[in-house]
Amino acid sequence: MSRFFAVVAALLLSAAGPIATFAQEATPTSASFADALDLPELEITQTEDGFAGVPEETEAGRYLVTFTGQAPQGIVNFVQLPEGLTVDDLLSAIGPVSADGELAGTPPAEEEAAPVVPEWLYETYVPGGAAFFVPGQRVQTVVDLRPGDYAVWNDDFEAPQAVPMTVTGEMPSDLPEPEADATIRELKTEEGYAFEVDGELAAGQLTLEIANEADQPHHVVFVKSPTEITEEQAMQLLMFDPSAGTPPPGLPSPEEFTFPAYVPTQSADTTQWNALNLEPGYYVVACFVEDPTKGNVPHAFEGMIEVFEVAEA
Ligand SMILES: [Cu+2]
Repeated sequence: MSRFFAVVAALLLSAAGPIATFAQEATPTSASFADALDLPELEITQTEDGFAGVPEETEAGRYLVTFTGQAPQGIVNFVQLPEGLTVDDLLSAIGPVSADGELAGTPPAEEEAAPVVPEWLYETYVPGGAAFFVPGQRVQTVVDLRPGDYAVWNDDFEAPQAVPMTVTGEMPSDLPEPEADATIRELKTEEGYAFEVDGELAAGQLTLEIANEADQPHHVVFVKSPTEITEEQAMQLLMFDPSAGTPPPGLPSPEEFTFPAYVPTQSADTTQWNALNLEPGYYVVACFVEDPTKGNVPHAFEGMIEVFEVAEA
């Protein structure tokens, strides 16, 4: 797939892509929850070959996850492993991808619909996570860790890294809710999936509630546009093939877009709260999780793309 945003998404999600260049333009300010939430906390650091600070075992509950690292970018996410599956099963199921883009060890698949994501990943519990795009940036999310065995992983299908973690006990019945400045709802539509952004977004420190009310997992890729942009224009850019020359008239050049934030994948019927720090301007959010019921077309092409403005603080 050579379409611009899809390529960008792939770069964004690969460990050593040109995102480092973009990142220099992203806000270096750390994003965190302002108030003491009185939640148990996990402090996780991205290391060269995985994660540090992940406990072997922890009790079920709603957690404040603080994540940082010295790499140009880092992503942490949690995937509950179905009974009998291990972290190695996850790693071998999704990678590695060879230079020509074929999945190693995957049997020759039907054209276009080669499964990149194992089926169980669509069904299992994935509470969400956090991502940074500036070395040393400290980011936070609030997620529910239900009891079970997990892979703590980097949400990356090209260069997957994962470590095991077991969550014990039962979910407490009384879970404190962070106060959100705005909500992004992930919805099922007739065409596929959609985002709905509710609330006023102002520049600076934000708490964003992300609610997956649909029946497949979703993530949120934030793209900052150099100019005001409509959903239609964003969709045009999404369909634009850069090898075909200049973008459609009236649209900014793809190089002028930056990628300031990413909210890692979360499964159906989950809510996470992400602390973000956004500059004022025009934003596009899109989801590139593939829809296995529609020949693995990324959700964005089914309409899971939305535009909004972040006002001056
Ligand atoms: Cu999606």
